[in-house]
Amino acid sequence: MDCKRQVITVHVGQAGVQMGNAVWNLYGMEHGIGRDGCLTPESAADAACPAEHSTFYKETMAGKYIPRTVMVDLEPTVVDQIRSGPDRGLYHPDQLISGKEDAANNFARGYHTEGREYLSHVMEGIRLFAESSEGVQGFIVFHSMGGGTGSGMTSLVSETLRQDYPKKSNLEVLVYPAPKVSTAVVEPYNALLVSHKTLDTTDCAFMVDNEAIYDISAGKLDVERPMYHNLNRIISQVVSSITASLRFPGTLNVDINEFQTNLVPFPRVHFPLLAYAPFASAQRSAHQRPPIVDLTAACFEPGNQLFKLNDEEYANGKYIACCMLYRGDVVAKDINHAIQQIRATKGLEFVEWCPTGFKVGINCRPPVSKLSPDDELVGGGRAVCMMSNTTAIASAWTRLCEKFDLMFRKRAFIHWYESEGMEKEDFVVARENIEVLRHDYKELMPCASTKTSAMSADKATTGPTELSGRGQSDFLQGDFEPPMITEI
Ligand SMILES: Nc1nc2c(ncn2[C@@H]2O[C@H](COP(=O)(O)OP(=O)(O)OP(=O)(O)O)[C@@H](O)[C@H]2O)c(=O)[nH]1
Ligand SMILES: [Mg+2]
Repeated sequence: MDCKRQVITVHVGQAGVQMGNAVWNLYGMEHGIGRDGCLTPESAADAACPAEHSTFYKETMAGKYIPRTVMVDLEPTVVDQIRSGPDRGLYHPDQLISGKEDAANNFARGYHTEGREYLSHVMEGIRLFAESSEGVQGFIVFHSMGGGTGSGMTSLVSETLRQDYPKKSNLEVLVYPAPKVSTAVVEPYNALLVSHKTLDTTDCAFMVDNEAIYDISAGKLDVERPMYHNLNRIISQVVSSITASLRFPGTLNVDINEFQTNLVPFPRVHFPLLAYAPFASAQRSAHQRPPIVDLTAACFEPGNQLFKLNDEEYANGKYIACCMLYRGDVVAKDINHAIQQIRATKGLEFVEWCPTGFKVGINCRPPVSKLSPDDELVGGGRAVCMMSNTTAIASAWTRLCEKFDLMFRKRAFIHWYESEGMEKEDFVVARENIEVLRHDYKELMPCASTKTSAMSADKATTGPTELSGRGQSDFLQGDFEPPMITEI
């Protein structure tokens, strides 16, 4: 493992910052770095440690470790909680950026007006970390798709990152607007607009949906009324598994670039589904050590996925590739056996043009068993995170487009966006680009036409409006019928 190549994370908007709080809490426990940024006595005694910390933490002259991260929200309360909370000693004040007024659930405020005012602060924070790094390998941006800051400002940040650091990889962890847990009517607009803006500036995006995580928290971890911090703790464990290979050595250590190579067949088809096992509460896991075969099988159960798809959506999907990231006490022989068994019994369907299927990584560090005394998710010595690129995820876009179209047909709520610098055409262009993405997925299915997705991806970079046979004016006549809608 190359411990020297650094990763900078950016947390945007309420969801981004709150997920960040949970993630850095967990990283601190895994690295033996206290909430004041100092090594714990056990960690200080371990000579191998400093190299492990350097990917995600910057060491100061005083021997403190600062997370290589910038957190930004356009309103102050969420960031203030960190500034005055137990982690206040961990961050330098310049890493925590907040404005006075939020984006009011409006992408345009995050992208054109309010957010733009704070972009230079964010980029300056990132630049300082990049300059003090020996070599940045990439960025991970956390945000919601539905919030005004999470959608609009993230789009700005993502575009600027691609412009300023064109060779570095851009990953995203994003909260998809779940129908039952959404907090704003206009979330489909924001989600579709940010998806459009970041489609060509992001290399790989991990979508999680709060409804799926809520069900895991309530159903598997026995939390009576899950709150955001419960959901964020689950997300943090999964993110920690994804980044473990960048932070710790392993017997079959596969870094994130290698996984991306195996997961993303075409640049735009970059939305792997996440699954994790075990999800076990303290009561349920006290006496059991989950066999590898059970852990592996659990990743294919809908209840272990961080994105909710219904049975029909699963049934219609085909796997393109699966990456399994094991942590803790696991050996390759057991994994091979488990995967063979699952292939034989589960009847997993892979697209015919990608026959190999599985990529495996093993990291020796077990998951931290308890994030805090009231943490409901316990580690159990071993865990697995699956990142699978499946065509089933296309239904995320279908659902989003349906909701977007219902409102956009009536031009509902558009004036809020127009008053912050956007035009109707911006909506039309975004909608078309996502329609093309749906087609990209459709064409990956075995029965699809011979025209390849890569071809449409190439075309898309030349401008999404060129892809539809219909001109923009068609959408603006009032009898809007979305173009090219076909069920996948
Ligand atoms: N998992 C998770 N989701 C969250 C959290 N906070 C908000 N959300 C979800 O994020 C969406 C709302 O976006 P926010 O991140 O609150 O909005 P924002 O980015 O702060 O944008 P504005 O408030 O409009 O400026 C909704 O779908 C919420 O359910 C959180 O801490 N964790
Ligand atoms: Mg907010």
